[in-house]
Amino acid sequence: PVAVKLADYSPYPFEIEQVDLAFDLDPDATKVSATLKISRKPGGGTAALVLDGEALDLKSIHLDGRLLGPEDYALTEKALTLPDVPDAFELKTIVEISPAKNTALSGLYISGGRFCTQCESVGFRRITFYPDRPDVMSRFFVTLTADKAACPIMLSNGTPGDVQDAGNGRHTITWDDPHKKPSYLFALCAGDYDVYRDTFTTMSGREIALAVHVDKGDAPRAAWAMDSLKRSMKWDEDTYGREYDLGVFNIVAVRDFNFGAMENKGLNVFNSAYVLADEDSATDADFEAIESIVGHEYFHNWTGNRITCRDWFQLCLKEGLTVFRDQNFSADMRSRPVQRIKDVIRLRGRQFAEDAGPLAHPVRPDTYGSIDNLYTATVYEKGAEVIGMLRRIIGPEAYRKGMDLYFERHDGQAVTIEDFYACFADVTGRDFTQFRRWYSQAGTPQVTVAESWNADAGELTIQLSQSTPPTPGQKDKLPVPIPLELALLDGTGGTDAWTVVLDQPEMTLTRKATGARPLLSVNRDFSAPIRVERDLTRDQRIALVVAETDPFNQWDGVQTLVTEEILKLSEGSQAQPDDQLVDAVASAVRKAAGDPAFAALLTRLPEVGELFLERSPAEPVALHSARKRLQAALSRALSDTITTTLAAPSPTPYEPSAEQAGIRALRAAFITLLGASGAPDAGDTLLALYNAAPNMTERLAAMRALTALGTCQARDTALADFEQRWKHNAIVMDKWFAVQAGQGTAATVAELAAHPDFDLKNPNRVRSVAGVFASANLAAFHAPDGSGYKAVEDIILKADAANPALAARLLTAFEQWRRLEPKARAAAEATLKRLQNAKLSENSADIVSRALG
Ligand code: DPP
Ligand code: ZN
Repeated sequence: PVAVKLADYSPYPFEIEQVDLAFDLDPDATKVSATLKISRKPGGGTAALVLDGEALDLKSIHLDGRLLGPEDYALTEKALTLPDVPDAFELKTIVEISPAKNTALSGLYISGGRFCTQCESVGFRRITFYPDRPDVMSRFFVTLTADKAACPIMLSNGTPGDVQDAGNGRHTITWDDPHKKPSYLFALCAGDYDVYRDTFTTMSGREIALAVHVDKGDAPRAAWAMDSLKRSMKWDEDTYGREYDLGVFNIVAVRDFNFGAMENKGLNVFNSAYVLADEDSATDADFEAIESIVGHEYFHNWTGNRITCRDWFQLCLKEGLTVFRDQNFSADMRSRPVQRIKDVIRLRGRQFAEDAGPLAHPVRPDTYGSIDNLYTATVYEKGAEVIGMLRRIIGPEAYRKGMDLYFERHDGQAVTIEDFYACFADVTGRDFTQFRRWYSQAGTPQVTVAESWNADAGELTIQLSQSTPPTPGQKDKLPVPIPLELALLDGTGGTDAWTVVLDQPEMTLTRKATGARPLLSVNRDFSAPIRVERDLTRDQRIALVVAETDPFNQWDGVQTLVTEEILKLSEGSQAQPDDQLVDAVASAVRKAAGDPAFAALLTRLPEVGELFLERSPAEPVALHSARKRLQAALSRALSDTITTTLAAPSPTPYEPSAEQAGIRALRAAFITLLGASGAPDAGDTLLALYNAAPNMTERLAAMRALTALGTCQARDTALADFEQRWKHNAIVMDKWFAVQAGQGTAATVAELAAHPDFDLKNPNRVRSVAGVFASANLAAFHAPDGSGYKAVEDIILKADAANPALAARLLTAFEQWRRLEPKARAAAEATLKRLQNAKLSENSADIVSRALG
């Protein structure tokens, strides 16, 4: 693909004052007529009118009522150009499209027999000719006409008019969206749904009609999504002073969906996996994900929709900020420290890996090959961390003032990161030039901490230094301002905490302490998205965990200890874990019993994907085996606690509350450990737990632990039972596929891909097999004989022909290939080269060429 560059941005020369869209909906041939009121911008010169359009069957064009002929325009596969247009005019195009044939799931398509759309980033051009870029904002009127029986419900953005008869068994409705918006926020959904309804009264007393649209029979399972929506609306009022701005808010669940969800104005479209939940079919993690994604999409109404991005390079302007908002929403709904730990696990697992490989890019990239490939952990998760650092540096009050100014100043506009920071500069008087390096520089900064104690002076000297490794296209890095929360701990709970901003390559601090030498706690609450390097012995690290008063660092201290242990164990295939280390971890888990959600996280061992980053060359098979040995030792050390905990009943009646979820999280963690114990009766015990599990959280944990045992009767019994029970529920069956792909071999993947319910057209299903295998089963994916690559390659090649965005996402799993031990590395390279020579989509070709580059 040809690279697009931020530096080449130029404003669109025309204003689209109003858009009237009329859809005559038909699965095979939908007629779309678009009437655009267009005027040349002052100073717009004599530019030609260029409209984006792809895969459209053009039927006619009228300019101010005059039918144009082929001599009046130029039509290519990507654009419609009218070289000679007046300063103000009305343009009407009629095109035909086929939703049923649209397998890319971008534009207008059919899922579960219903019409739906996905337009971000560039799907609208697959619906009609239009300047499909976020800085062209317009007022939309949308008329939908469809078969009454097939589509009793017809939705779009804004406010609905009355439904009217259109003859021939069809009916029609017009939606009017009073808020100007870019085309990527357009949506329509039409079909037969069950609807779960409620209302929300806003802070100014307006009543909003809320509705969640789901498959027939699923309405009761939409209750949690609705509850999450109402809490999101209230939270944005309380926390940011933002009120909802339309009379209706609709959510539609769609089975086949590339994203998790989409924030279209007043009509959020969701992957059904993030709408439907009840205790039997969903885990606590599912409930949590629904809450956070419903929040995320709702919060976009102000950060994304009312104020949008000038161009797609600014994607983090809405995504990083909105992830930061949804993380804080979740933290307020649940436990803040537990939420922080989960956010960091996600960041390290996905974003640190991205930063360390050939796909590394800045939070705001300055060039891209394929726009769909811009939706990355760096833009989202690191983008959120950067907002968190901004808030830490300027404080919560100044942060809120800056946000208020941003909303006031830029409402209705399409803006840049510079515009956003100008608001914070104006309210604080600070200069954010250096801070904005976080947006332009890729790579994870590393901070080295050294300390020395002067007993006579009672003073600790702390030497800090930072460096950021080179990334593709960026060899030399400049220092970034790193807010570091530090504390001196006296070991009895005494905590002297303060914050420094490390904005130089090196910095020396001194801090007085009363009494004996204190312990130094660094990057508390993970105050910056960095790697911290400290030269400490195991005993010093254990002492630090015991003395630590910051929950994040307590957990992270344990993570560091177990990471070092696994790395050491991976050097010898028979090496056994150190008893003292295992006891220290077990005792931390026992001590945390009063906060079971936290205790559950303490039992977690870093995934192979994280361990991988600590080694070059990396041997996933050895890391996996070492991890298993440590897990077994931890299981034995905790065996009494595990038995007692699991003998107690699970909380009843079931509630999705954080308290109950915490208890179940610890039960599930112990079920996992039980399976890792190596005890001969583990299979029977797990099968009994599987059969007795009163909720999906524990049932799935038991099934996963059974699957980890490898081939055995108990495993087969559980898998067969699960399939029998849930074969009619696709979302639950995704778990069945994922559990096996996450633990099996390449042969398992081939078997799952041959299962009659494997569906290449359904992204959730493809991800639950190929995506889970390639991202969460690294020992098998990176098998030295290349079998894992082959299994995934076969699926990717087939998926790519139907859905390029999906295939490209799967391909990112190859990003770590250069770190691998020589055999796997050679096999990975050969696979990538084969893929490079295959006829891949632009999206996939972009990933392959960057991975090899
Ligand atoms: N729908 C995706 C999200 O909300 C892209 N905007 O992040
Ligand atoms: Zn988003």
